[in-house]
Amino acid sequence: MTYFDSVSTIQYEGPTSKNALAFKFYNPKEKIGDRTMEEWLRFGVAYWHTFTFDGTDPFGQGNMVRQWNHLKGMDLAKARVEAAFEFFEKLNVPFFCFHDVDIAPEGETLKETNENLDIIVTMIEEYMKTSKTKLLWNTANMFSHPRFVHGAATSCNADVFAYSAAKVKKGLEVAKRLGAENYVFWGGREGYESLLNTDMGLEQDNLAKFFHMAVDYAKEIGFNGQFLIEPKPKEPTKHQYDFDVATGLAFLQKYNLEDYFKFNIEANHATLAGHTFEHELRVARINGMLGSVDANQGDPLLGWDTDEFPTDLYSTTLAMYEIIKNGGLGQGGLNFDAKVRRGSFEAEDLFRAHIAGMDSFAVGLVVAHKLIEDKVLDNFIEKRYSSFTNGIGREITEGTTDFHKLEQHALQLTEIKNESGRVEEIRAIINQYLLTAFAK
Ligand code: XUL
Ligand code: CO
Repeated sequence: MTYFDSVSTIQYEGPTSKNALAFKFYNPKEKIGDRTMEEWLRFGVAYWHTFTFDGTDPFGQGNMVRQWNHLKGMDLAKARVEAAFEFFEKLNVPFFCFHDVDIAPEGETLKETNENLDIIVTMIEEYMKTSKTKLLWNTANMFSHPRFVHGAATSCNADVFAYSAAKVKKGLEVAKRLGAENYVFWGGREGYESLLNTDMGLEQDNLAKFFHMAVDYAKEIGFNGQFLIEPKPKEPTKHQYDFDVATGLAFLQKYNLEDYFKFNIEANHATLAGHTFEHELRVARINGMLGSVDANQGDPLLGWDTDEFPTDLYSTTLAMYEIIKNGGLGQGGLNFDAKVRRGSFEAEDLFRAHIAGMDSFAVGLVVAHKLIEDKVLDNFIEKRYSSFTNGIGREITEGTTDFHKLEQHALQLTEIKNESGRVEEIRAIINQYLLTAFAK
């Protein structure tokens, strides 16, 4: 059975193409610097938004027109796998990602749930033998079912902690079986609703113990994928413990976990935390903790996680700037944790949306690479901090001075001269690069 008959394999047609079902900027084999676009960008499709999501929102029922809508239970799960691999092939996308409950329905018991999962994983495994699309990461959904009402690894209920451990244990086994490059932890309900009934210290200690046990189990079964924590400040929980990269990093360092984890940074989570996407990428990068990216964008007029497909070229450019400066994403990728708007209910919209996102990141890659090649920002920054390359500045960076010497230096100063930061000029140059990158 096929599911997307109106769509054939998406081809690169170049910037002037008028074909909605073609790439205008993403040309997988085109070289940008020392790598192809495909190698830099490592795109992934999010199973939940693309195949599981039916359009339901807090005020309305599902409305997505899908060929599998008439099916239920395991039949539905199997049809989605078929559809998924047809979609991956037609989009020519190298990776996908899923939560356990996206691919297989939960049973009456944990045992039954695991059996369902095994059947679908076997089916996925079969498809993966011939497909070019690999598993970027999987994860356990520990936020939808009512048992997770007070959290998973930070629940006040030890039985829930144990149940969560069993789910992650299974998730790691699935990751190993399918050759996942990473395993993600997003703690949607790991946080608190009110401090009045919360033992924050115990909850965080428990979360750390949970992570250590996951690391130990991965070692035990020989799963070598990278562990990733995906920070988010809130939603669904009022305050989530891994609020942003800086908070997550402090947590990892406190509990001696920093050698085992990196971050999966999502654009819309960054903005919910009051940061830009590039801020979160920068904090992770300068600390050697940039692992992977959930590529999407929020709506500045709405205060929640809208998970839109990324189309803001300024943002994709500054994101790719950080990623190139990081030397790429290693075994991470750009997973579209993004869903079509409720009004975009046709199955073809799934392609249109991914094409929009992939083209936007391809533009970001090209422009950011040019900015780096031409040392546009590097030259500004080098000059701006040049006072630290000699004299007293050098002594500061080399750690060879102290407050006595600094006071002596300050006492001799007759005048302190600052220079303009020229941020408007830099922004204008970035605009110029954006507008001319593809000009003939
Ligand atoms: C929720 C979110 C999740 C994670 C995986 O905001 O981003 O889908 O990416 O659990
Ligand atoms: Co995400």
